[in-house]
Amino acid sequence: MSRHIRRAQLCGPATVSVCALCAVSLAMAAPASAEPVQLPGIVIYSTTPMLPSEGGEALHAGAASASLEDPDSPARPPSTGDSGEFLRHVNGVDAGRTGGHGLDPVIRGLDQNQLGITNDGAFHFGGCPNRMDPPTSHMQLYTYDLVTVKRGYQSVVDGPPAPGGSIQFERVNPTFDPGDQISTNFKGGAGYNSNASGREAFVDMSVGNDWGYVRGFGSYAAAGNYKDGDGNEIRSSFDQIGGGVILGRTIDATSWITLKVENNNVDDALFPGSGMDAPKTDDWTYQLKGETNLDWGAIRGVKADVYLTTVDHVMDNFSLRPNMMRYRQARMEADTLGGKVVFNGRMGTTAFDMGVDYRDVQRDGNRYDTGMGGMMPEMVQSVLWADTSIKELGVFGETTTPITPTTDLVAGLRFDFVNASAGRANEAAAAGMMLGNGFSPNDLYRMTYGVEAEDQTENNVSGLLRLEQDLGGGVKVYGALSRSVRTADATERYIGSYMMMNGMNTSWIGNPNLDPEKHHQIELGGTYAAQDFRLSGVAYYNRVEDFIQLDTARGQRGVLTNMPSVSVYTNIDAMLTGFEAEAEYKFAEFWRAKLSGAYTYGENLSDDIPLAQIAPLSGRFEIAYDNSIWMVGARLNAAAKQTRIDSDPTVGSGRDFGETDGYLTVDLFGAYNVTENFQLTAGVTNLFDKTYANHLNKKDGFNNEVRVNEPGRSFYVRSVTNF
Ligand SMILES: [Cu+2]
Repeated sequence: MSRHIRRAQLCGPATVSVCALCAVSLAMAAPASAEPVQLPGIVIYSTTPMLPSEGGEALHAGAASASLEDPDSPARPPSTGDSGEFLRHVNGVDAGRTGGHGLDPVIRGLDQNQLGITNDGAFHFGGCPNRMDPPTSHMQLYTYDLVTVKRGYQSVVDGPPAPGGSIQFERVNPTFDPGDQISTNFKGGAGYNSNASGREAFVDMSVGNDWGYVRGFGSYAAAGNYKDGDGNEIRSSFDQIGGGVILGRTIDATSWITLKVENNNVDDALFPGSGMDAPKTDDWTYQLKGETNLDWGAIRGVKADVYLTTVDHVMDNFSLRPNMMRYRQARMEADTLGGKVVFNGRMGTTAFDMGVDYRDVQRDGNRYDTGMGGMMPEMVQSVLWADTSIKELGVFGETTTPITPTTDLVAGLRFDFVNASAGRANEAAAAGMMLGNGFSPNDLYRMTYGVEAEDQTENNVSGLLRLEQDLGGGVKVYGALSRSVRTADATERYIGSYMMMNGMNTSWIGNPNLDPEKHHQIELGGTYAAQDFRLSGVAYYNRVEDFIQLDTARGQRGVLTNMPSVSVYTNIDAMLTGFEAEAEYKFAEFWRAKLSGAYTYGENLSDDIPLAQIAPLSGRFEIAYDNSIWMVGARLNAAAKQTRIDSDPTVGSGRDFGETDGYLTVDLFGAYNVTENFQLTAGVTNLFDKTYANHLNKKDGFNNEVRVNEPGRSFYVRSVTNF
């Protein structure tokens, strides 16, 4: 049998609607009539949060706000391989767009390093200070088995604290029939969407037996420029190709070791929301990972991994766009070296995980200018990342204790030792007319904040407490308190972008003096599950001390410069509150309807203005007929107008383009199981060709906020084969 059987084991009864190819197991786990009929080989899209006790081993402690998604859901349109676009289908997750690739996820108003995004457990940091390649853009979406989204801070085991949540892309070890007989699991597919002439294809194959296996995967996606609802062409084309190999040695179900090499390339990506485009973004990941049983008293097992990811990113303002100005190019590198050892065990009725993790994110890169007379940019115009290193060593423990037969208490604590440095902070850029004044990053920090980059250390304490109660009758509730401390990243601390545009200083300067963010969150939620009806909801409140704010220089807290065209980072106090809710109803045989929505309210308490870049109230309604042979459905996507904005750079950060209108778009989707192993899907997104934009946007590098319209109507077809 295929690895999907293992996936069935991972999923508890509450997760049945998201298990692929496990109809048999499901029938045993729950009354079949209570569940949506499975399309063989395909997982039905679901965003139902699960309580940890229901999640099985992959989703133990920390899954209170989790949802499992399958990249191959037939209800979901093709996303041309960009995982950020895929994640927008998860309730409570939004993503900002600067082009056709590299949509940057946001959960509960938090983004970038406030989210922990992992590839088979390995952290992956992008090579672009301007987030052209957020971690999700490096993930080859269709080659994963599971994507787990945890909204909010749910586990201390997940790595250096990510207060906004975790997004974990995972490949599960394939399983084979007992014995020496070699067998094969295969999954492959291809798709096309009309608007951007987007093509995508993937293969994922494992060959082996119960002794060991080789898994190979690859994916390809390419798109031209799409048109918005008004028919305006949006510069958004890209090419993406990648692949990898995993060698696995299986001793038994809980003892195995794998070695992985993975490569992904995004070429010629256009970004209308940026001052540059990206001709090249290449990444490599190397990972050694394993798990085994132990018999050391209370300790019953250990899981460990070590990894290195490397990213090379090149962006410029001339090779992919017409340019009458000076040619500039940034050549950037980001290397992440990390690892983790987690022991699990049991003391009495208390299950625990404890261990240590390490992460060193090293970044380096300059922006080059043509200099005088030359054409190719060869003069260092700015030291953007000055050989920066942010090392985090964490020690953690998390326990789950059944206090009563219906009450679980989860408690976690972690210490993070942080060391941050910038090795080239004294390296001066070239001086010259139009070029710059030969400033080093330290010159820029001194002028802006009156400080220089010195090696800095932090000792941060994070923790959480969660009480989960089964009230019976299908009702479960939970309440959680957490503190999560996030250290500033390389861009926030050290970005050294000196820029004069038409006599205006639009520099963007990191602050080596930033304190880490302290998030204090309270969360209350519950689920109700009946035969044909499921409901879940969670409300949260997050008070953030020293929230790291990308701001304008107005001579405020610790900023010497008073020039709102300059971008700086400051610590502010902030508050975020909101909710996520989902309901699903099977109102007749083969029919289901789902309603989901999320809302975030953010306030900058230091300046008494709204926090920038907070998504408005948004939601979806989906209705589908699904008889296991074929499925048709429709989806409404809606967002309210966002009026709480921070768009005036003389008063606040100015990072919102302005108020953003609400919208309502309609998608239609269908799927047909031609055979048990072959499925065709087709549909249309944005049926009425509505012109609209997401509220989330970015600066273009010259301090202009740019709002990029979403695609207009697009027809799509996909096929998936699985055996
Ligand atoms: Cu870039």
